[in-house]
Amino acid sequence: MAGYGIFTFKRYFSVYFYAISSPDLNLKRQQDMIRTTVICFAILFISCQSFAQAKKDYPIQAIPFTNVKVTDNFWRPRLEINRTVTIPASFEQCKATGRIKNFEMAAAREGKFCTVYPFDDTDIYKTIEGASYSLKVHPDPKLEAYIDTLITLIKSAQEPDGYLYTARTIDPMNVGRMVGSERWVKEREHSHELYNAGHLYEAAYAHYLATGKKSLLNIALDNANLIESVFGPAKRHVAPGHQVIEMGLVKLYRITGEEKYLNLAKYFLDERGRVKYDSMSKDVFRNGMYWQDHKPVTTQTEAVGHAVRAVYMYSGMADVAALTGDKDYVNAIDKIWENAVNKKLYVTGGIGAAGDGERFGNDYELPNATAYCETCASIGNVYWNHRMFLLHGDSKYIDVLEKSLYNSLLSGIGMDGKTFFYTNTLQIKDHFRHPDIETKRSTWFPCSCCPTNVTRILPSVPGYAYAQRGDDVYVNLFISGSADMKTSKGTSLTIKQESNYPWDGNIRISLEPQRTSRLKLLVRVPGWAAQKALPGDLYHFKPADAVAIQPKVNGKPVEIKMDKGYLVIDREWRKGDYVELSLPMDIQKVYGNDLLAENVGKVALQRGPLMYCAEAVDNSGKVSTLVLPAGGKLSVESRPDLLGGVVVLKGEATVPTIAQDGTSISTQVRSFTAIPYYAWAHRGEGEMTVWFPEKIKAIDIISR
Ligand code: FUB
Ligand code: ZN
Repeated sequence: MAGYGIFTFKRYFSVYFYAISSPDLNLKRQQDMIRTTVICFAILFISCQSFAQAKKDYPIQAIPFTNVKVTDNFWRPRLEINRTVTIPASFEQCKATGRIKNFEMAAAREGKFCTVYPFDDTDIYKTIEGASYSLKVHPDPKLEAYIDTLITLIKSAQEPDGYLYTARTIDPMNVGRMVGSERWVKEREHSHELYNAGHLYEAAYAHYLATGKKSLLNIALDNANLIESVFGPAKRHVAPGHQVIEMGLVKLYRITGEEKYLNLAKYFLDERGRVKYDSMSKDVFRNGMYWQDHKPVTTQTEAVGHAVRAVYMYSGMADVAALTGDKDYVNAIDKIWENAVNKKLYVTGGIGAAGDGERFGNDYELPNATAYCETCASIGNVYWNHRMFLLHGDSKYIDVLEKSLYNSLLSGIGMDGKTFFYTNTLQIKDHFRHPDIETKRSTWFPCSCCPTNVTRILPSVPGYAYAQRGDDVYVNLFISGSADMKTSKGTSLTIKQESNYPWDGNIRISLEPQRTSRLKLLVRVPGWAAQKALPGDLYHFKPADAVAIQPKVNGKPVEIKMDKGYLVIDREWRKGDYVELSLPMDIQKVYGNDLLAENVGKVALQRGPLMYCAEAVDNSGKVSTLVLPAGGKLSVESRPDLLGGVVVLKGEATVPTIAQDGTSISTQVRSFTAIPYYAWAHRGEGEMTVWFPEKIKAIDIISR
């Protein structure tokens, strides 16, 4: 084909040059021909350029959550509670706490900023984002009308040139300590002007997609145009103090196709690593690591600093890399990911070990009782790992995503939908309480980033379940329901899933192509089903032979081919063809890398994607002294009556008791119960632990 093209091209040119140089043609006609040709070539060149640009994106495309219908027993109630409880409660809190009043005062240009943080505006943006996503799958005219009133208010709070930041607009002469005396001057510290903008763009994208209305989008574009006029290579310089604007700008680019937004996203990323910090200092604020500003992004190799900032930045880098083809970004986030999963990831999928600076700890610094694990960091970890999958098509990223989602992230959301954890610790001890670490969920926080972030992640969960690269169709998460997509030939295809995941490993996937079609179905075999606790070498299961997973198509076993953690079934699919899969749901004993000092001699319990923990309420009031001997047997018990319906783990523990006079210890054998970690702290406060000593000598402290 290519040879044919070149040949035709050459022939066309010889005819053309003959024509324009022919003495038979008058000069005027020759000039006209040349002009027309130049214009044609210019158009061709521009079209080729934009075609090439338009083609650059993630090699794998997620099936959007709007094409996914959820009937799942585990997720459907959670999405419904988010819609009916969390989103309304979040709007109510924004009103009750003065966040909406801030916009009213900014609109009036008078008053006094009445909440704590200048980024409190984002709680409204994030809730609008969550509400819009929810509207898209569940129309609700009342909610839509309420959002419209908020958007009108936001518009009146916006300054004529597009600037939008209530903390200054209310009274520019009296701004708080985090806000600079002029626009942007404290951006690199803590003003969050660009962070607010980023969340505004994310909300505007969601609202436009959900409703087709441009009201919020226009506010966002006016703001982005202002920012683009202020910041850039030959303009003002700054590395945003808190990342998220990069992802937001990419979304504006996706809607408008205007490259200036993509360029600005890249510019903000490339601004990092330009300030002179004290590289010898161990203090993350002095060495720049807190903001991931210690080095240019392309030379960063470790997950450091404030965890939410970090994962939002890595997500932004993935987006920009996908859209521009920048390999250096991909190399950097690949290395950072390796560092995170090999040295900085909790067994629950949580990240950000240290409370001071809400940041990643050092390598292998993963304490249990002071584990910070901000809910927002888990949300960002899901965003990041999803993007890594879309870049590389490897199931290991979904393993991390799934671990975070079902454990550290869900722990952040109370089952009532209106109480939340900001921190998600792995251990509560009676004799040790840390002021940073929460022991019960709250309805709201002075800094309420987590509850409002929850409103937007939950409706997007179905969007992580499926993906497609041409006729390669990925099934990543096991969520009952269906997904609609099109094959490369434009044939409609519906995929249906039925399972009782995460409680049961039996999964049925059926395909309904409109016409018989050749497709590769790639079904993820979770790492945990193949004897891999998590990617990396931080955690491993008690060694056992991996159980071979034998899928059946239409009831008959098929030959297995594995690729990057996926079962690949490549065949002609007819309407009604189905795949059955049985994932082993044995209870797994998980052990930590020897370098995880706090977990030496301890074991954690996992079943399917869920981590388990023991709580005082099920275990005679105390869990810090429960010893689970290595050979101890464990069993499962289904408890539909408990915590919204869970499977609990049961076993026998050895419990030491110190004699009254303190001179001797005796031990008793007692039965113990563990519940899914995400469900802890719903039945009062008390001790909780994810890791259990296997021997008495590994108990932390038994003197109290
Ligand atoms: O700074 C804005 C948000 O507040 C961060 O993402 C959270 O970690 C909290 O500090
Ligand atoms: Zn948060």
